[in-house]
Amino acid sequence: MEKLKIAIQKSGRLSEKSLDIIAEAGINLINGSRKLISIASNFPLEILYLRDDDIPQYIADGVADAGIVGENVLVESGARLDIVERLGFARCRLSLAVNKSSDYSDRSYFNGKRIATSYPATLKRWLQENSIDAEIHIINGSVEIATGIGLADAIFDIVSSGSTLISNGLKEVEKVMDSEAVLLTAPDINDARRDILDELLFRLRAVLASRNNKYILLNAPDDKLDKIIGAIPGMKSPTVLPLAMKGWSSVHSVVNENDFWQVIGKLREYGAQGILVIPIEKMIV
Ligand code: PRT
Ligand code: ZN
Repeated sequence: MEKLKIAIQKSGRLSEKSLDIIAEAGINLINGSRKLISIASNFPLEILYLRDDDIPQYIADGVADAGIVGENVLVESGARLDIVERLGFARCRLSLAVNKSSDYSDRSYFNGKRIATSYPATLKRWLQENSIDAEIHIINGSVEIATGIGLADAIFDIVSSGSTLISNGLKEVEKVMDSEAVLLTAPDINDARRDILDELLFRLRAVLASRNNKYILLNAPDDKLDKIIGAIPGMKSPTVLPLAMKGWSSVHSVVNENDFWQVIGKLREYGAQGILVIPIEKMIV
Protein backbone atom coordinates (compact mmCIF):
# COMPACT_ATOMS: atom_id res chain seq x y z
CA MET A 1 0.00 0.00 0.00
CA GLU A 2 1.10 3.53 -0.76
CA LYS A 3 2.73 5.37 2.14
CA LEU A 4 3.65 9.00 2.70
CA LYS A 5 7.25 9.52 3.76
CA ILE A 6 7.81 12.46 6.05
CA ALA A 7 11.25 13.64 7.10
CA ILE A 8 11.66 15.21 10.51
CA GLN A 9 14.70 16.39 12.45
CA LYS A 10 16.56 13.50 14.07
CA SER A 11 17.65 15.37 17.14
CA GLY A 12 17.33 19.06 17.83
CA ARG A 13 14.89 21.82 18.59
CA LEU A 14 12.25 20.59 16.15
CA SER A 15 12.30 16.88 16.96
CA GLU A 16 10.11 16.70 20.03
CA LYS A 17 7.45 19.07 18.76
CA SER A 18 7.33 17.44 15.33
CA LEU A 19 6.68 14.06 16.98
CA ASP A 20 4.14 15.64 19.36
CA ILE A 21 2.01 17.08 16.58
CA ILE A 22 2.04 13.76 14.71
CA ALA A 23 1.01 11.95 17.90
CA GLU A 24 -1.74 14.50 18.60
CA ALA A 25 -3.06 13.83 15.10
CA GLY A 26 -3.77 10.31 16.39
CA ILE A 27 -0.90 8.64 14.58
CA ASN A 28 0.98 5.89 16.45
CA LEU A 29 4.57 5.30 15.54
CA ILE A 30 6.15 1.89 15.91
CA ASN A 31 9.81 1.91 16.98
CA GLY A 32 9.58 5.62 17.58
CA SER A 33 13.01 5.64 19.19
CA ARG A 34 14.33 7.84 16.39
CA LYS A 35 16.71 5.42 14.78
CA LEU A 36 16.41 5.97 11.08
CA ILE A 37 12.82 5.19 10.23
CA SER A 38 9.54 4.73 12.10
CA ILE A 39 6.36 3.33 10.63
CA ALA A 40 2.87 4.28 11.74
CA SER A 41 0.61 1.43 12.84
CA ASN A 42 -2.68 3.19 12.09
CA PHE A 43 -1.92 5.58 9.23
CA PRO A 44 -0.07 5.12 5.89
CA LEU A 45 2.96 7.06 7.08
CA GLU A 46 6.68 6.51 7.40
CA ILE A 47 8.95 8.88 9.32
CA LEU A 48 12.56 9.44 8.25
CA TYR A 49 14.87 11.00 10.85
CA LEU A 50 17.43 13.35 9.30
CA ARG A 51 19.54 16.43 9.99
CA ASP A 52 17.30 19.41 9.38
CA ASP A 53 19.63 20.94 6.77
CA ASP A 54 19.35 17.81 4.61
CA ILE A 55 15.55 17.65 4.63
CA PRO A 56 14.74 20.11 1.79
CA GLN A 57 17.13 18.34 -0.59
CA TYR A 58 15.77 14.90 0.31
CA ILE A 59 12.26 16.12 -0.50
CA ALA A 60 13.43 17.76 -3.72
CA ASP A 61 15.08 14.47 -4.71
CA GLY A 62 11.92 12.48 -3.93
CA VAL A 63 13.52 10.44 -1.12
CA ALA A 64 10.90 11.95 1.22
CA ASP A 65 7.49 13.29 0.14
CA ALA A 66 7.19 15.90 2.86
CA GLY A 67 9.08 17.20 5.85
CA ILE A 68 9.11 19.50 8.83
CA VAL A 69 11.86 22.14 9.06
CA GLY A 70 12.35 25.72 10.16
CA GLU A 71 11.40 28.07 7.33
CA ASN A 72 14.92 29.51 7.58
CA VAL A 73 16.33 26.12 6.55
CA LEU A 74 14.06 25.99 3.50
CA VAL A 75 15.03 29.52 2.46
CA GLU A 76 18.73 28.79 2.94
CA SER A 77 18.48 25.61 0.85
CA GLY A 78 16.93 27.44 -2.11
CA ALA A 79 14.88 24.28 -2.85
CA ARG A 80 11.64 24.85 -4.75
CA LEU A 81 9.19 23.25 -2.37
CA ASP A 82 5.71 24.16 -1.22
CA ILE A 83 4.92 25.22 2.34
CA VAL A 84 1.65 23.40 3.01
CA GLU A 85 1.22 24.50 6.62
CA ARG A 86 2.85 26.72 9.21
CA LEU A 87 3.08 24.77 12.42
CA GLY A 88 3.42 27.56 14.99
CA PHE A 89 6.44 26.24 16.89
CA ALA A 90 10.21 26.96 16.81
CA ARG A 91 9.46 30.60 16.15
CA CYS A 92 12.55 32.74 15.70
CA ARG A 93 14.02 35.36 13.40
CA LEU A 94 17.20 35.75 11.40
CA SER A 95 18.88 39.01 12.17
CA LEU A 96 22.05 40.99 11.77
CA ALA A 97 23.78 42.04 14.96
CA VAL A 98 26.77 44.26 15.68
CA ASN A 99 28.81 45.12 18.77
CA LYS A 100 26.61 47.03 21.17
CA SER A 101 29.08 49.93 21.26
CA SER A 102 29.19 50.39 17.49
CA ASP A 103 27.63 53.52 15.97
CA TYR A 104 25.15 51.72 13.72
CA SER A 105 22.87 54.08 11.83
CA ASP A 106 21.52 52.22 8.80
CA ARG A 107 22.14 49.27 6.48
CA SER A 108 24.94 51.01 4.60
CA TYR A 109 27.01 50.35 7.74
CA PHE A 110 27.59 46.83 6.42
CA ASN A 111 29.44 48.02 3.29
CA GLY A 112 32.97 46.70 3.43
CA LYS A 113 32.28 44.79 6.67
CA ARG A 114 32.88 41.10 7.45
CA ILE A 115 29.73 39.24 8.52
CA ALA A 116 29.89 35.78 10.11
CA THR A 117 27.00 33.38 9.58
CA SER A 118 25.84 29.80 9.10
CA TYR A 119 23.22 31.06 6.64
CA PRO A 120 25.30 32.45 3.75
CA ALA A 121 22.71 32.07 0.97
CA THR A 122 20.00 33.95 2.89
CA LEU A 123 22.45 36.67 3.86
CA LYS A 124 23.83 36.96 0.33
CA ARG A 125 20.35 37.47 -1.08
CA TRP A 126 19.54 40.17 1.50
CA LEU A 127 22.83 41.96 0.82
CA GLN A 128 22.12 41.89 -2.92
CA GLU A 129 18.57 43.16 -2.45
CA ASN A 130 19.92 46.04 -0.41
CA SER A 131 22.91 46.70 -2.71
CA ILE A 132 25.36 46.16 0.13
CA ASP A 133 28.87 44.97 -0.57
CA ALA A 134 29.99 42.96 2.46
CA GLU A 135 32.20 39.94 2.98
CA ILE A 136 30.50 36.75 4.19
CA HIS A 137 32.37 34.43 6.56
CA ILE A 138 30.78 31.02 6.85
CA ILE A 139 30.97 29.56 10.36
CA ASN A 140 29.14 26.48 11.58
CA GLY A 141 28.17 26.90 15.20
CA SER A 142 28.93 29.59 17.82
CA VAL A 143 28.53 32.41 15.33
CA GLU A 144 27.86 34.80 18.22
CA ILE A 145 31.49 34.76 19.34
CA ALA A 146 32.84 35.81 15.92
CA THR A 147 33.01 39.53 16.64
CA GLY A 148 34.49 39.05 20.10
CA ILE A 149 37.45 37.09 18.71
CA GLY A 150 37.98 39.58 15.88
CA LEU A 151 36.83 37.25 13.12
CA ALA A 152 34.02 39.50 11.92
CA ASP A 153 32.47 42.95 12.36
CA ALA A 154 28.91 41.65 12.53
CA ILE A 155 26.98 38.41 12.69
CA PHE A 156 23.88 37.12 10.94
CA ASP A 157 22.16 34.46 13.04
CA ILE A 158 19.00 33.06 14.55
CA VAL A 159 17.57 35.11 17.39
CA SER A 160 14.82 33.93 19.68
CA SER A 161 14.78 35.63 23.09
CA GLY A 162 17.82 37.76 22.23
CA SER A 163 19.72 36.66 25.33
CA THR A 164 22.57 35.04 23.39
CA LEU A 165 23.21 38.37 21.67
CA ILE A 166 23.14 40.29 24.93
CA SER A 167 25.50 37.92 26.70
CA ASN A 168 27.98 38.31 23.83
CA GLY A 169 27.85 42.11 23.86
CA LEU A 170 25.89 42.34 20.62
CA LYS A 171 22.81 44.27 19.52
CA GLU A 172 20.28 43.25 16.90
CA VAL A 173 20.08 45.92 14.20
CA GLU A 174 18.25 44.41 11.20
CA LYS A 175 15.69 41.61 11.04
CA VAL A 176 15.95 39.76 7.73
CA MET A 177 13.22 37.16 8.15
CA ASP A 178 10.83 35.53 10.62
CA SER A 179 10.74 31.77 10.84
CA GLU A 180 8.70 28.96 12.35
CA ALA A 181 8.44 25.24 11.72
CA VAL A 182 6.71 24.50 8.43
CA LEU A 183 5.39 21.38 6.72
CA LEU A 184 6.92 21.14 3.25
CA THR A 185 6.19 19.03 0.24
CA ALA A 186 7.47 18.68 -3.30
CA PRO A 187 5.07 20.13 -5.87
CA ASP A 188 5.08 16.88 -7.87
CA ILE A 189 4.19 14.07 -5.41
CA ASN A 190 1.83 11.48 -6.88
CA ASP A 191 -1.94 11.59 -6.39
CA ALA A 192 -2.11 8.71 -3.92
CA ARG A 193 0.45 10.39 -1.65
CA ARG A 194 -1.20 13.76 -2.12
CA ASP A 195 -4.43 12.19 -0.79
CA ILE A 196 -2.59 10.89 2.29
CA LEU A 197 -0.99 14.30 2.78
CA ASP A 198 -4.42 15.95 2.58
CA GLU A 199 -5.79 13.62 5.25
CA LEU A 200 -2.77 14.31 7.44
CA LEU A 201 -3.17 18.05 6.89
CA PHE A 202 -6.82 17.89 7.88
CA ARG A 203 -5.79 16.29 11.16
CA LEU A 204 -2.87 18.65 11.76
CA ARG A 205 -5.11 21.66 11.21
CA ALA A 206 -7.55 20.30 13.78
CA VAL A 207 -4.67 19.98 16.25
CA LEU A 208 -3.34 23.48 15.49
CA ALA A 209 -6.78 25.07 15.79
CA SER A 210 -7.36 23.33 19.11
CA ARG A 211 -4.02 24.62 20.40
CA ASN A 212 -5.01 28.19 19.54
CA ASN A 213 -8.47 28.11 21.04
CA LYS A 214 -10.09 27.59 24.42
CA TYR A 215 -13.60 26.53 25.26
CA ILE A 216 -15.24 28.88 27.76
CA LEU A 217 -18.35 28.48 29.89
CA LEU A 218 -19.83 31.21 32.06
CA ASN A 219 -22.95 32.31 33.85
CA ALA A 220 -24.50 35.56 32.67
CA PRO A 221 -27.32 37.71 34.08
CA ASP A 222 -30.02 37.75 31.38
CA ASP A 223 -30.15 41.54 31.28
CA LYS A 224 -26.46 41.57 30.28
CA LEU A 225 -26.66 38.68 27.78
CA ASP A 226 -26.49 40.88 24.69
CA LYS A 227 -23.39 42.67 25.92
CA ILE A 228 -21.73 39.45 27.01
CA ILE A 229 -22.47 37.68 23.73
CA GLY A 230 -21.18 40.73 21.87
CA ALA A 231 -17.88 40.49 23.74
CA ILE A 232 -17.21 36.92 22.56
CA PRO A 233 -15.80 36.67 19.04
CA GLY A 234 -16.73 32.97 18.96
CA MET A 235 -16.88 30.37 16.21
CA LYS A 236 -20.38 31.19 15.00
CA SER A 237 -22.72 32.22 17.77
CA PRO A 238 -22.40 31.08 21.36
CA THR A 239 -24.67 28.45 22.89
CA VAL A 240 -27.01 30.01 25.49
CA LEU A 241 -28.90 27.78 27.96
CA PRO A 242 -31.21 28.89 30.77
CA LEU A 243 -29.98 28.16 34.31
CA ALA A 244 -32.21 26.78 37.05
CA MET A 245 -31.79 30.11 38.83
CA LYS A 246 -34.21 32.61 37.28
CA GLY A 247 -32.69 35.55 35.41
CA TRP A 248 -29.44 33.74 34.63
CA SER A 249 -28.13 31.84 31.61
CA SER A 250 -25.13 29.69 30.85
CA VAL A 251 -23.07 30.78 27.82
CA HIS A 252 -20.65 28.43 25.99
CA SER A 253 -18.23 29.47 23.29
CA VAL A 254 -14.75 29.18 21.81
CA VAL A 255 -12.22 31.96 22.20
CA ASN A 256 -8.95 32.42 20.37
CA GLU A 257 -5.81 32.47 22.51
CA ASN A 258 -4.81 35.88 21.12
CA ASP A 259 -8.04 37.58 22.22
CA PHE A 260 -8.39 35.58 25.37
CA TRP A 261 -7.49 37.94 28.24
CA GLN A 262 -9.15 40.89 26.60
CA VAL A 263 -12.38 38.91 26.20
CA ILE A 264 -12.25 37.64 29.79
CA GLY A 265 -11.74 41.21 31.02
CA LYS A 266 -14.86 42.39 29.20
CA LEU A 267 -16.91 39.42 30.40
CA ARG A 268 -16.08 40.21 34.01
CA GLU A 269 -16.84 43.85 33.48
CA TYR A 270 -20.30 42.93 32.13
CA GLY A 271 -21.07 40.76 35.16
CA ALA A 272 -20.24 37.24 33.96
CA GLN A 273 -19.65 34.79 36.82
CA GLY A 274 -18.25 31.30 37.24
CA ILE A 275 -16.10 31.56 34.14
CA LEU A 276 -14.54 28.19 33.22
CA VAL A 277 -11.83 27.82 30.60
CA ILE A 278 -11.24 24.38 29.11
CA PRO A 279 -8.57 23.19 26.65
CA ILE A 280 -9.89 21.76 23.40
CA GLU A 281 -8.69 18.32 22.35
CA LYS A 282 -9.42 18.70 18.60
CA MET A 283 -11.15 21.41 16.63
CA ILE A 284 -12.45 20.70 13.13
CA VAL A 285 -12.48 23.97 11.24
O1 PRT B 1 21.59 18.77 13.90
P1 PRT B 1 20.70 19.58 13.03
O2 PRT B 1 21.42 20.20 11.85
O3 PRT B 1 19.47 18.82 12.65
O4 PRT B 1 20.17 20.80 13.96
P2 PRT B 1 20.65 22.30 14.06
O5 PRT B 1 21.68 22.40 15.12
O6 PRT B 1 20.94 22.87 12.73
O7 PRT B 1 19.30 23.04 14.49
P3 PRT B 1 18.61 23.29 15.91
O8 PRT B 1 18.03 22.02 16.42
O9 PRT B 1 19.48 24.09 16.82
O10 PRT B 1 17.45 24.28 15.41
C1 PRT B 1 16.50 23.84 14.50
C2 PRT B 1 15.61 25.02 14.09
O11 PRT B 1 14.99 25.58 15.25
C3 PRT B 1 16.34 26.20 13.48
O12 PRT B 1 16.62 26.00 12.10
C4 PRT B 1 15.31 27.31 13.68
O13 PRT B 1 14.34 27.27 12.64
C5 PRT B 1 14.62 26.91 14.97
N1 PRT B 1 14.98 27.75 16.14
C6 PRT B 1 14.09 28.40 16.93
C7 PRT B 1 16.21 28.01 16.63
C8 PRT B 1 16.04 28.84 17.74
N2 PRT B 1 14.71 29.07 17.92
C9 PRT B 1 17.22 29.30 18.48
N3 PRT B 1 17.06 30.06 19.43
N4 PRT B 1 17.44 27.61 16.25
C10 PRT B 1 18.52 28.01 16.94
N5 PRT B 1 18.47 28.86 18.01
C11 PRT B 1 19.79 29.25 18.62
C12 PRT B 1 20.50 30.32 17.81
O14 PRT B 1 21.35 29.74 16.87
C13 PRT B 1 21.30 31.10 18.84
O15 PRT B 1 22.52 30.48 19.12
O16 PRT B 1 19.63 29.80 19.87
C14 PRT B 1 20.45 30.98 20.06
C15 PRT B 1 19.60 32.21 20.14
O17 PRT B 1 18.62 32.07 21.09
P4 PRT B 1 18.23 33.27 22.06
O18 PRT B 1 16.98 32.83 22.73
O19 PRT B 1 19.37 33.46 23.02
O20 PRT B 1 18.01 34.50 21.18
ZN1 ZN C 1 20.97 21.98 11.08
